[in-house]
Amino acid sequence: MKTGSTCTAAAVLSMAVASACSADVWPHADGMMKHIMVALENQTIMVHVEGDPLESLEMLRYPGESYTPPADVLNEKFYNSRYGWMADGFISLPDGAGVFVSVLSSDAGLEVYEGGMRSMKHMHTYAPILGTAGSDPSWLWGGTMVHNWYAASKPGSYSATYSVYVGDVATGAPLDGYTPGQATVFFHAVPAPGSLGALALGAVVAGRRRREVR
Ligand SMILES: [Cu+2]
Repeated sequence: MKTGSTCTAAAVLSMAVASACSADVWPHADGMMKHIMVALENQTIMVHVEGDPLESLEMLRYPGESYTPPADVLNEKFYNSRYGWMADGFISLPDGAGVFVSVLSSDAGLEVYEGGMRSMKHMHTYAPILGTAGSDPSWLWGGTMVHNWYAASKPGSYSATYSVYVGDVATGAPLDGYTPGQATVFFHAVPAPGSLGALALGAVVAGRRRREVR
């Protein structure tokens, strides 16, 4: 059999090959999940970030890759989807109420695009949210695990602080009688995987070795 067969010919042979030929390219979901756990206790939103709450997550860029729309908003950007909103126990709300995430502060250049479960990245909307590209600074979280995509065009350190509150689904207005919680996310965008990062690590190792010799 000729190895240089065209996609069309191969597609006739099998559905699996056909799907490979459609050549959809989705963004990478690298790194471990880090959940922002949200609980509601006595009408108070309690938020805690798994692991070290001050950990800065690395955003990576994959030069030359172009993703299938609508994921192409991440083309040539540094990005990551490790943070995920997750319910910590059952959140019981009155009819017409939902849990909102709203920007209190966000570093210039930090972008957020709507995600979902990481295994379902072909289903995400990739819509700009949380103030990105002029979008609403409040975002209605559906209560299931959602890993939004954080992105930046330039290397650097970024953070954003959010209020997490119970609000009216129709208007986004906070509901009386509920106390909001707060969460901060941290990122750093590095120039290229394994280049400058590896050099910096090498310098640290060299420094340590010198100290050990002495
Ligand atoms: Cu998750």
